[in-house]
This record gives sequence, structure tokens and C-alpha cells, in this order.
Amino acid sequence: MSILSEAVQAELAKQAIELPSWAFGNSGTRFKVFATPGTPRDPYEKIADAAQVHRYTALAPTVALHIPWDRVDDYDALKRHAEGLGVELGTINSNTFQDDDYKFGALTHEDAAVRRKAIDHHFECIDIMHATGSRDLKIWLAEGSNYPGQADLRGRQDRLHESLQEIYARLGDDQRLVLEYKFFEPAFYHTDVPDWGTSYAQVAALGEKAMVCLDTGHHAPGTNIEFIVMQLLRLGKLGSFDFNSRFYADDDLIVGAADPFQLFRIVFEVLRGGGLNNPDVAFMLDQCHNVEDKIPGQIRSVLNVQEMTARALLVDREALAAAQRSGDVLEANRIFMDAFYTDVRPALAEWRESRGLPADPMAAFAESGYLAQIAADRVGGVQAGWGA
Ligand code: PSV
Ligand code: MN
Ligand code: MN
Repeated sequence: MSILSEAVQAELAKQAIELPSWAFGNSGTRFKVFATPGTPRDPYEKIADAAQVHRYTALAPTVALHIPWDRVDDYDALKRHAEGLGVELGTINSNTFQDDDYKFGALTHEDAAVRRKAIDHHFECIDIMHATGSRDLKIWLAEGSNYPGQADLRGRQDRLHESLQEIYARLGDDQRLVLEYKFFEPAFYHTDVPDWGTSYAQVAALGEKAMVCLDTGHHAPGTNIEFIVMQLLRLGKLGSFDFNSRFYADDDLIVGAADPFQLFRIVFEVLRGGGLNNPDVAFMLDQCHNVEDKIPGQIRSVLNVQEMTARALLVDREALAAAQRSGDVLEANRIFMDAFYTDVRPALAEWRESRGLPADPMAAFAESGYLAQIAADRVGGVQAGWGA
């Protein structure tokens, strides 16, 4: 008998993780971008690669786009292309970090003309969302300052509110805005949305359709991220996750690679706070694959999330609650750790097979020959990169 009960399997079957289109393009550090043969040359090819991840795992039914990197003439055609490959288009990410006009800010800029341009860019994103059928507009802002005294911190916060209000007013009834926070970079002294508290204050001032996006790589070392997850769920304001993992800064490495235990603790709070079928929370990856193959990198990522979810589902919640109530510290910790240390991989492999999926999606994809095929097919044109 499987260690995954029917109830656990039913929960796992609900899991859906959104892939970022930019994970399939070439990316790197400020030192070097290593190109990979077969890298997509346009959004259509990025979606084709993303569809491979879903095909082998049944875990990744949607793909997030980034505008202008994924700008196309006909979004309806892009949507049909995705659907033809068995996936759908998801979150639309805006981009106000690659334009000279935004050197000193976009939505917070002192100059109303620059703010207008940045707000209009978000209007374009909302128009695209109507065409693609996307629910969420995700905003990450690269705004801040490098030196004390450089900027009026308070004025920027007020302008941010006004700009966001205009964008929010433009959302359709079923659309949402999710505001991502990040404690530093590219600005190094202050960031205009540095933490969940600021994001929460800004979105709470907008209304029900505005939520917080939590990127796991955007916290200072040592931050208790699962506590933030719990609090935002409790407040009904956790809109989405950007999953990745980090050793040092915003590393954007494969989720669960650096600290699987942290991922387990985060997923446990998700389950505690309403579970995987909470319609308000979008689970996305925000990763780059600088030296590893991109499609297998994404397959590994969604499997890591699935694995830690299965372990978190194994926590004996009743026994844990009893130990917590009676103040049995070590027993509570034992129950929690027992689930974390349970190897669920053989049971997950069996369960996949029972659903007509490969027991080992990494091996099945490797055997498919897809990577060699795209390397042969995709010659000519310019390979997409992080930023194209
Ligand atoms: C930059 O930090 C960043 O990694 C943010 O996390 C965004 O979500 C992502 O880029 C895509 O815009
Ligand atoms: Mn992110
Ligand atoms: Mn980031």
C-alpha cells in the first residue's frame, strides 16, 4: 500500500505550477550569458518548450508571459498555439526596468510624463490580459535609490500609490494586480517596495483585487518566509508565489535546490492556510537556468515542489496539534520532522504511473530526443534571452 493515502493523492492531483516564459530563454550573470543550442527564438517556441514540462509531469498547465519580451502581433493566435499544445497563458508580467526613462523610477518618478509612460505600459499589459484570458497582472518594480538623501522616500511612496490606483482602476472585474516586493537590487540603499509590509500596505489601499506576490528569493538571509506566508494567507492577501531558491541574493536557482526544508515549511503553511485548491493563490516559478538545460531544469523544479508538497501532506496534523496543545515541544518537532524526512519519491513514481504519466519524468524527457530535435530545427534567427 502506498504511503500516499487517497486523500493525499487527491490533494496532489490539484497541484498546478505556472512556468515563466523567460526560464526557457538564455540567461546569465553580468559576467557571461552561455547560449544553448535550440533555445527558443520567439514566444511561440518558449510556449512549446513549456508544454513539454506539462506533458511529462501534468504539473504545469500555464505559462506566464513578460511584456515586452513576449510581445506578439496576435495574442489570440498565441493563445490558440498554447491551447493546441495543452497549456494556457497565465500571468502577465510588466517590465519597467529596461528603459532609459526609468533610470530614477517609473511609477514613483518625480516627472509626471515618465509616470504616465509607465502607467500606460501597464494599460497595455491589461489589454493583453483581455486577449490572453489572463487573470493576473504581476508588477515587480526596480525602483529605489543608491544613496541616502538621493530621493524623497515619502514622496515616492505617495506617487506609487497614485500610479497603482490608476492601474487598478483599469482592471476588469475578474482581473487582479499582484505586487511583488524585493529588499534590494538593482537599487542598493532603498527599494520602493522592499518588504511584504509595504506591498501589503499598498495593495490594501487599492482594494480586493490587489494582492501581494511573494518571491522566495527576495528576502534577507535568515528571514522566516513561512511566517510571512502564514500572515498573508491569514489576511487574505497572498496572491501569488514566485518560487526559486537562493544561496546568497536573488539567485533564481531551481526551487528546492538550496533549501528543501524551507520549501517544505512554506508548503506546510500553504496547506495550513487553505490548501492547494485556494483559488486566490497562484503558484509560479521565477527562475533562470544559466548553466543547466532549461526544460529539464523546469521539470526538476516542478517535481521538487511536488515532492515537498507530498511530504508536507504527510504531517499528522491532529497529532501535531495535540502535541502543540500539551506543550510537548520535542514531540511536536518530531512529528513535523518525521514527515520531512519521509522519502516520497518511490510512492510518487508509482502514483504518476497509475495516472498514465512517466514514473521518472526527467528520464522520459531525456529519452524523447526533444532537445536534439530543437537544436537541429531552431537554426537561424536570434535566440531569446532574459530581456528578449
Ligand atoms: C527581478 O528581481 C525579478 O527576478 C523579479 O523577481 C521578477 O519577478 C522577475 O525579475 C521577472 O520580472
Ligand atoms: Mn520574482
Ligand atoms: Mn527576482
